[in-house]
Amino acid sequence: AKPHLAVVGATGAVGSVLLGILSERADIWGEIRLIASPRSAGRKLTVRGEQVEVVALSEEAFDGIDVAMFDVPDEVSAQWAPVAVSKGAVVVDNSGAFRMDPDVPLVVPEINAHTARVRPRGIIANPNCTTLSMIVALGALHAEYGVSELIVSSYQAVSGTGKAGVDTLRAQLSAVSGTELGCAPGDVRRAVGDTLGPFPAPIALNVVPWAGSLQEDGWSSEELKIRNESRKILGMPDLPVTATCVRVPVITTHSLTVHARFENEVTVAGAHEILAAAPGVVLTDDPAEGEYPTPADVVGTDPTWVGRVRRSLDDPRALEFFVCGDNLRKGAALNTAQVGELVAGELRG
Ligand code: 2RA
Repeated sequence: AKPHLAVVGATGAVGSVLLGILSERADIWGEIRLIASPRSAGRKLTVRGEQVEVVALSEEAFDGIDVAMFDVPDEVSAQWAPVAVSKGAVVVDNSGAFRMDPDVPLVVPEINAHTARVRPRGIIANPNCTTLSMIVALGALHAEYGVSELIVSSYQAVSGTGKAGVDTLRAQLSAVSGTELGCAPGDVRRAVGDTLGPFPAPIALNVVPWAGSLQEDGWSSEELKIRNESRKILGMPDLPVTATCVRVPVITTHSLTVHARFENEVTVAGAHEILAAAPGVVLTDDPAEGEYPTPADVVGTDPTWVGRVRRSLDDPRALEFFVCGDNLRKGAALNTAQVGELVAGELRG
């Protein structure tokens, strides 16, 4: 029999993308039950071409469910994922609640699919979108060259902060469009007024060197997630990782510049070969023809796109490259769906 799936947080930004992805991929699921807060219960959403009524989150909502995909805030996952497990489901959780729990595998199928089988708590965690937007490409290079240090900067899209972020950028863009704003200090700030939404500074006509919450010594939560999650996924708890996270006026698709140092000498031709062959990666790297990935071209697609591959001028063991990945697809919903498919394959034996 086909396993039964629950999608918890079906009405959210990632939840909606997940329903689309479940409708496009091989139809391996029996029932797909949609679960959300009581506020959204009764709404009808389309999945696999059918209208399905959303049910309220409750213990009974997990009756008969084999796999539950959670796309909800950390505190909701922390409370309800164990409930789903107690009802017999394997949980694939996209929140930050369990990612660093040593008894919870943090899975990216292209890199560490085997770790999904060992899950003492019945929960598998999905990495943060910023980590996911670069780790598949990095993992492919690591498998060949052995990474020894990572320095990255992110250029994160506003949909990483959910609908509020997208609405804020659109409203601010309307406020500045057709004006001369952006040439004098503070004029953009005055124009957008108090409509900053989830951002600490204007996001239209601007870049903001901040994403997430303030942690010790000036680091942001997003920067620490890249460090901690990359180490866990690669199984390298001591890997030196430095990240600087920046928000940019893009709706969807995170980009990162990566400086990766390896155990062995690298060549651009070798890196190209590895990246071109890596599952889940598309190499588009021909600057003479103006070919490199940009969020405007990558949004809505599944792979991690890589370009601007160069060997560091001062270090024959290091590569510089630029990656783009749709933060709502591979960065969240797609990876969740892929991990769910791994579990479903296991359940079917
Ligand atoms: C962001 N990575 O882009 C976050 C979402 N989890 O804000």
